[in-house]
Amino acid sequence: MTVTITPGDVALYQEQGYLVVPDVLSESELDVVRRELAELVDKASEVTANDEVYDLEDSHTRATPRVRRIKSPETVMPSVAALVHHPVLVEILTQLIGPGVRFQTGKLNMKAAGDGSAVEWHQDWAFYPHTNDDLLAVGIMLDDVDEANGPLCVLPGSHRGVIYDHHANGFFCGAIDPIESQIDFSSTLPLMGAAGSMTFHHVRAVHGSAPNRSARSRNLLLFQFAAVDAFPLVHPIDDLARFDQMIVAGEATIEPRVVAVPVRMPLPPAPSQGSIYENQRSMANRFFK
Ligand SMILES: O=C(O)CCC(=O)C(=O)O
Repeated sequence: MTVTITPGDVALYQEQGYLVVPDVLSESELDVVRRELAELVDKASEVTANDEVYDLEDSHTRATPRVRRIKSPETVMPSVAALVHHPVLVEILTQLIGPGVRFQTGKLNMKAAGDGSAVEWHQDWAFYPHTNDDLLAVGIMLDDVDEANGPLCVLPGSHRGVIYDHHANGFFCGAIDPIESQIDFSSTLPLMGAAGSMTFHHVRAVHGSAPNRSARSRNLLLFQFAAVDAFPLVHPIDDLARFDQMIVAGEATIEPRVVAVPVRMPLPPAPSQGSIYENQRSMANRFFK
């Protein structure tokens, strides 16, 4: 049976800024991804520092590899490259974003059992503002996700609110200060489901996730998608052919749709570069201890 979403799902996404679609991928589709991931994690025993592929937990050693993130997994895992064009996913995206959709990039956030890192509260828009905000992130659950293993949590409705400051000491830090912002985090919701389920969150939705203290891993494959007429403000496009090769639905355009959306540039850049985990090192007050 093919998974579809309903008009009610689209309305929930538009009003609340998130959606969970259960059981999109089959066990056999998941197995291929998990196998390729296991091979990559084994190879992490050859590295001692973050590089183009690996973002490592502080506890990583060559004897006990601890990978926090596979960067751009679509470039090193053929199964992930194929998932970018998964027909059910693309169909859902056209309903949430519109007929023209571009893939931007991927990441595979691993939260190993026992000590998988937290991601502090943030809005993706603070990292990559565009000419309009028809952008979202998809989370593909490679493991069952529940309250215990560090689910991605969202603040419902926050995609229609302000863009919080993501700076500390005058530099971008990729995180919202939980004290200064005065956000009521008791209203946040965990996005949970069985392996193969997908989450969708709007680029302006406040979200984050706690460390994984459970005995089960929480591996989440994340893809960013944008409307074809959303052009980035931070790294302007200089290779149009490459930009347009990333389109998964609809037609290319060189006419950006420009909408009056709040923007605060992620400048000056964070002192620690390489990933959100590195950027967030310089935040003043952590929420997740
Ligand atoms: O892995 C997570 O739970 C959160 C991911 C996220 O928000 C990010 O990497 O930007």
